[in-house]
Formats: sequence, C-alpha cells, structure tokens
Amino acid sequence: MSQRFYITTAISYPNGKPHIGHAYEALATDAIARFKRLDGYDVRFLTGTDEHGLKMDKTAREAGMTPAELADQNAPQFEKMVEVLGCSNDDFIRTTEERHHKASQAIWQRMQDAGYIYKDSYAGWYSVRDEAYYGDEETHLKDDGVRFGPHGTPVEWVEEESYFFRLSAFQDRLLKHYTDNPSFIGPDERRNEVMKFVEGGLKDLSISRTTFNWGIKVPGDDAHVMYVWVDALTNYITGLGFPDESDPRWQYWPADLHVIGKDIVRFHTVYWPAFLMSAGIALPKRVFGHGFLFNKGEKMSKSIGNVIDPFTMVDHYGRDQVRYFFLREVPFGRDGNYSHEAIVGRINADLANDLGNLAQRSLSMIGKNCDGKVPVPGELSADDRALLVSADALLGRARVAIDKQELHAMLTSIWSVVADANRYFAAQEPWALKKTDPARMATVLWVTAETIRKIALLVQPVMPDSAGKLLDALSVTSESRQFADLDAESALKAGTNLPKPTPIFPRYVEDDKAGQGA
Ligand code: ME8
Repeated sequence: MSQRFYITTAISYPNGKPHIGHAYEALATDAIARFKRLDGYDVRFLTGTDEHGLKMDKTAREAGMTPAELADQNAPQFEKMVEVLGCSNDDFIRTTEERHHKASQAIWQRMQDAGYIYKDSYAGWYSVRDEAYYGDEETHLKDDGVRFGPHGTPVEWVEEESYFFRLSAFQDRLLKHYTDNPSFIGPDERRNEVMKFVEGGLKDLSISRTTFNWGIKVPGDDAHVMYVWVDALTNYITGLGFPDESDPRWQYWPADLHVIGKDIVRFHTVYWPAFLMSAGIALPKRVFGHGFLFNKGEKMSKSIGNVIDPFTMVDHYGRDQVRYFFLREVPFGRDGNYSHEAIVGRINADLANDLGNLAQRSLSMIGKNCDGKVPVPGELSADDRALLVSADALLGRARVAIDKQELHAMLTSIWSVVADANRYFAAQEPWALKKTDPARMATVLWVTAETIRKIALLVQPVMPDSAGKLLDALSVTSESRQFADLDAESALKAGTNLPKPTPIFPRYVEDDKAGQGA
C-alpha cells in the first residue's frame, strides 16, 4: 500500500479574473503533486475558490450583481485556469457548495462544543481587502484621514455583536507545536515571523458578522454568518468528505502540505491549527509560504498585450515553457520578477538550446546511423560512467529539494546534468567516430540517449507534455515512466525501434519589433 500524500493550494477569491500569482501557486503545487505521484505516493491534490466574505459582497454590489452571480461568473475561470496550466488536481472546491456549508458548520459545532466559542461584542478595525481584523497598534492614519492596516489596505471601524474564538488559549500550545515540529512552517523566514507574532500574545478572534449575510450561517443563530476565514480554511477538510470520517478520502488527512502565498501564512499557521486543535482534529504537517511575483517587464505588455493574464501567457509562450520558466527562475519561497526577455531567455537557452538541441542532435544521429534503433553499447569508458553516475544522483537530490519545496534547486541540478551531457557529447564527437570507430559511436549515442531518458523522467512534474514527447521519442512505454524506472534495469534496450525525431522545444522567435521592447 503506497504512502498517502495530500497537497493543497490556497483557494482564490473569485472577485476578479485569475492572475499570474494564482497561476504560479497552482503550477508549483501541481509540480510537487506530480513529483510525488511519479515517486510512488498515493497523492490527492485539492484547489478551488473562496467565494464568501465582504470582499466578494462589495465587489459584486459595485458591479451591480449579487455575490452569487459574481462567484458564478468568475469561479469557472479559475477552474479553466488550472486546466490550461495542466494541473492534475483531483478535485476543485467552491466554498458555496452544499458539502462545504455542512463541513464548516460541523467544525464550528465542534469548536463550540469544546468550549472555545463565546458571544460578545466586537469593536475594532477590519480590512475588507485582506478580510482581516487588526488591532489599533497595527493600523496607521494617513494624511488624507484614511486609516490603513499593516499590509497597506484601508481599514474600517466595525462594532457589532460577534462570536469569538478563544485564540488566546492556544498561545502555549501553538508555540510548543512550532518548537516540536520545526518543519511545520517553511521557509524559515516565515517561521520566525510567525513565532515572533505568537510570542507577542494572542487575542481572541471575532469569527462572525451580522451586518451582511454573504457567508455560511452560524449553527443555531441565523443572524450571524461565519468570518470568511473560518469557512475558507475548512475547505481543506471539506475536500476529504469531513465531517464523514468514514469517507475513504478522510484517510488523506492530515494534509502533508498546504502551499500558500506569504501574505496568508498567519491564517494558516496560527488560526487554522488553533481551530483544528479546538475541534480535536489532527494538524497539517507543513505549511509553505511562497513569494510574490511582480511584472518588471513594461515591454512585455507593450509587445503582446496583457500577458499578466495566465491564459494569454500560456497561449503565447506554451504551457510547459511557462511552467518551466516560473519554477526555474524564481527560487520558491522568495519574491520574483518576470519579463518577456527573461521568459524568452529561458525558453531559448535552457529548453531549445541545452535540452532540445541535445535531444534532436543525438536522436537524429541514431536515426541516420543506427537504423532508427537504440544503438548497442559496448564497454563503458570512465567518461560514459561519469555521465551516467551524475544522472543517477539526480533522484536523491530532487527528493531532498522537493521535500523542502525547493523546486528551483531541483531544476538547477537537472540542468547541471544537461550541461554535463552537452559537454560529453561535444567532447566525444560521435559524428567523427562514425568513420573511425562506429562501435564507439554507438556507445556514445546510447549513453547520451539513456541520460536523456533519465532527464525526461525527472522533468515530467514540471513539463509533463514535453517530457512525454521526449519519452515517446525514446520509445519509453507509458508503463515505464515512474521514478522507479530510473534504475539500470529499465535502461534503454538496444534494438528498440525509435520514431523519426521531431524537435520538441521550439525556439521563441520575436514576431514583431514591438516584441523586442522597442
Ligand atoms: O488569499 N504572486 O485569496 P487570493 C504570488 N482566499 N502569489 C500571489 C500573488 C502574487 N502576485 N497574489 C496572490 C486568498 N497570490 C484567500 C485564501 S485559503 C484558505 C484562502 C496568492 O485570491 C496568495 O498569496 O487573494 C494566495 O496564496 C493565493 O494567491 C490566493 O490569493
């Protein structure tokens, strides 16, 4: 029975169309989910939309529609986005679904039954954009008389009857949990911030509102709707059939990894574990806060329109190219920039030149000189073995990187072997061996093709389509594409027929002057 692995993204507010930040989170999470599946885990991957709350309510009213209409208009775009990005999610949750209302009311009831919810009145600051309550000391007044919260969004004064969650009772338990489980929050910078925040003391949290009704009703008190974060965080267990713990999906809890952005780490590492502790539910194993993406390329929008739209971006550069670019270019966990030039640079250098040309040149030589069959290797030289050994070391390094969500580090290791393979190919000069030593040529081509097989297996999580085409070009059957097939037993078999090679990673060619940023 293989080990389970449950991974989630944040659920996005569908108060507008999906943007590249949403796409980034989804594709990174997908790459991890695919990696684990290929590595033999029984993976469940959940994503979705967070449809309640004041932000949705306000945006809808401003647009002259109901929040339900706004959600119905935009949520399908998010569903479409994950499909266009090639995400392998098993489910897509919308928090307006009946199953989610049930789950949210059930967890509330458990929190209440355990004595952690009480009714009082709230008076304080609220940011609609952040959907967050702030203490007086966290806000500041600007010259124009508008008050802002710590993330630079305007806050408004709220005074109303509210249910409260006894967050203050969890300070010690949370700190102990962080200390006992050092990998609970990643990266370390985020962990330090959270620990400092909790060490500073926790106030009870207002968890219901009466002044609007776009939310999930508090059990037994229809005048109140739940604070949107109580319902939003619960999505992670709704997706596993909660509260029906006999549902087979419940076996995936606790989650192995919640992937979220750095702006919502506090909700996931303070509120969520406290809610779960109060309800007697196990805590997720790890929460990772990735960085933010910024568009540094003014030129980009001039050349091809609004490329911060993920649909346009995938359409323009290609799905795998976009996936590769973001995961390679931006160290996961740090902020990053993107620009047309940077994307084209990666596409042409890393993909078209380094991996694409190597595959095309070696496979064409095999096509022409080895009768279109996997060549017969002779005895391996030290150089041959060195290249194969460096490719063999990749899986171990990739596992370590993935378990720390260092997707960029995994790709850097893989591309260092791509570089080794290019150096090897250039140094061995198989085109010259053709006349002088055809048997040696066959060995060099076999070693190169076998190295490409290993690289293709390992890049599947990031570039599923292109890696699939590379493996097709090597006649690797669909049953032999797991990481377990990286072993020597699954190596390319001499004599296997190979299809006529076609280029897999096209060069990006600027189609107009504006595209060059003129
Ligand atoms: O926060 N770069 O929804 P959301 C990278 N509904 N990531 C970004 C980003 C950017 N420029 N902008 C946003 C919410 N994100 C809540 C989550 S989870 C129970 C509820 C990330 O639509 C952001 O950090 O504002 C978050 O992880 C995700 O996109 C959804 O953001």
